[in-house]
Amino acid sequence: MIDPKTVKNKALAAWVEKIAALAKPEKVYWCDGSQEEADALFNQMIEKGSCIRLNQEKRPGCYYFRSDPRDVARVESRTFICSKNKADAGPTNNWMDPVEMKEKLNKLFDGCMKGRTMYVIPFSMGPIGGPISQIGVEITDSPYVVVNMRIMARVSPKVLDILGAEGRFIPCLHSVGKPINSPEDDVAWPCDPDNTYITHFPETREIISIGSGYGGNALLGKKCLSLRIASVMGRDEGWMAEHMLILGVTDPSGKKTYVTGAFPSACGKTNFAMLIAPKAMQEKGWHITCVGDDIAWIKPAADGKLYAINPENGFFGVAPGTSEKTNPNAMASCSKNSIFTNVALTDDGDVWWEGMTEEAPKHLIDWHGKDWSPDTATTPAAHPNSRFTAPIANCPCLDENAEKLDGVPISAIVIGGRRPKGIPLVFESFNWTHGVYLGAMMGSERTAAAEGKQGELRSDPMAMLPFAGYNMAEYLGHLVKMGKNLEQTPRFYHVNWFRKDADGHFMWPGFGANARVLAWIVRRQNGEAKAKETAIGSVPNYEDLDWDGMEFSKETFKELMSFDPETVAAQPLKEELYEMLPRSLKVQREALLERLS
Ligand code: SAT
Ligand code: MN
Repeated sequence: MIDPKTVKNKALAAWVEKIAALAKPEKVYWCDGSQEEADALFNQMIEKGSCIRLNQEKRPGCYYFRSDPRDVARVESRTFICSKNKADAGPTNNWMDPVEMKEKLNKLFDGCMKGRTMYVIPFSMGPIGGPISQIGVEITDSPYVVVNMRIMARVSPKVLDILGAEGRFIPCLHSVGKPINSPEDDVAWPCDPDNTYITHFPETREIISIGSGYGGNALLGKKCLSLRIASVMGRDEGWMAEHMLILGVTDPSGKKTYVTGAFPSACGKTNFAMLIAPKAMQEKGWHITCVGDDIAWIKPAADGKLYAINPENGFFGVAPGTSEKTNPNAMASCSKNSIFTNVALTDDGDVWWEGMTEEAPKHLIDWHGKDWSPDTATTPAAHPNSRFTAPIANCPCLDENAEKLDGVPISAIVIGGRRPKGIPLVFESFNWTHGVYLGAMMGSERTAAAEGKQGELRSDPMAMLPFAGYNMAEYLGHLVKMGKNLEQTPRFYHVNWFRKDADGHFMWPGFGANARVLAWIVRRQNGEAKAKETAIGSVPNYEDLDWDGMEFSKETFKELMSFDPETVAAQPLKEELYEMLPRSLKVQREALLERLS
């Protein structure tokens, strides 16, 4: 525990006092992020029945939570950008006047922590004290949030030392919105779905969230700070906050190339970030390392190149589909000191989810807490958006420069989504602006990471649709501008691992095979690989990919690389948004239509 008397930052002390007076918690506790603190919180939660200690021989330091079934994903319909002017939030964000929203929230926060402890969590996104890093302080009445934040961000008294007496921090206020007025209120997973608001105040750089305990709604350092607020800071200060993984590729000559990748939630970003090259490629000297799996903060440096850091300190990964086969690095990452939410529980106190093993165990307790057996089940044992929270330090393929304060130099940007039809495996942008155009036109089948109908194709520019903290058109314009002052602009590569054939089968095996595409991208950036120009971009010939150790016919490749002009020409953006795009991006579209005709 941090002794509140030692807190020198006056603005912080005053804010905590103000919120305590409003929310009326039973007590206030300043978190130091220590193991002892986490152990004590887990013990308290176990005693209350909201947490289960997993089999400590199988999963040392691991714990299990089940959420309220109404609180399992981000709620975009209740996520607001409260800029002074509605136009600044743009046509794709929910907006409410900041004064009006604060009034509403003030009412909801009045006494909302009654009977609970109010935790104050000082944290750093990015290495503590780094030039690209940012300091935030989260106030929450959820001990689940405290133990998760401790993994996902750097929580430490050192953050307060760096902050000093006058330093600026981003206030992140959170409550589950369920005061304990009577014993019945003291439920295992408190939340208030009818009164949930995830709100952002870009001008004052504040975050206020109430009613949900779920990751993206409650761990405010993640999407709320590192994307929505940071994207606004990036616009104002000339850098980029992106929904991107960062990985390093070592080629046979020993040269390291760093690549970022933007994919919508639950499109295999974590798998791609921790990719293992096929054996035949490894033997030649290819090796892939992970810097981050979800968020990149990217800044131009004095050498005219872009450098990126991963602001996070852990993985909040989708569990279903993760296995020793699909992502052994993720499995190792969550083998110890991790938290599992809404997966299924095995009879020997371990976890299980769909896709972890080929056959399901004969008996499980499902994410609802009910008996489950594969013979009689009508619903999955784990929620499709069930998650593991794992320390990044556990990752076997963690990049040696992952903690570098100035970040790693970025050579290429990979973008993509789930596109069952008409979009080839990979194509390269002609230049930066063309790349941003491809990013603007990105779309993907809807997944379980957000509410809404699954399977439907939705436009998701740069995978930032739910995360840009200001007008999406202006955000895309900012990206165009970012390329202007660079000595070296990375090229964009549009990839599609999810194409299906006429029978509905995936045409590309994905996973390890994606390393063959990645190797081509890296060799292209280093001037070592050929490509053929087409109307949509430059594409590899069959011979340009390394097929060593893999059977894939020239004919299937040709089919996989073909494109459907109508699909490629489709303009998925809301008309209103398209109209607002900078001229340079509209010109890209006109040029594409011209090339297609
Ligand atoms: O739910 S989170 O926002 O934390 C994860 C995601 O959707 O990418
Ligand atoms: Mn994400």
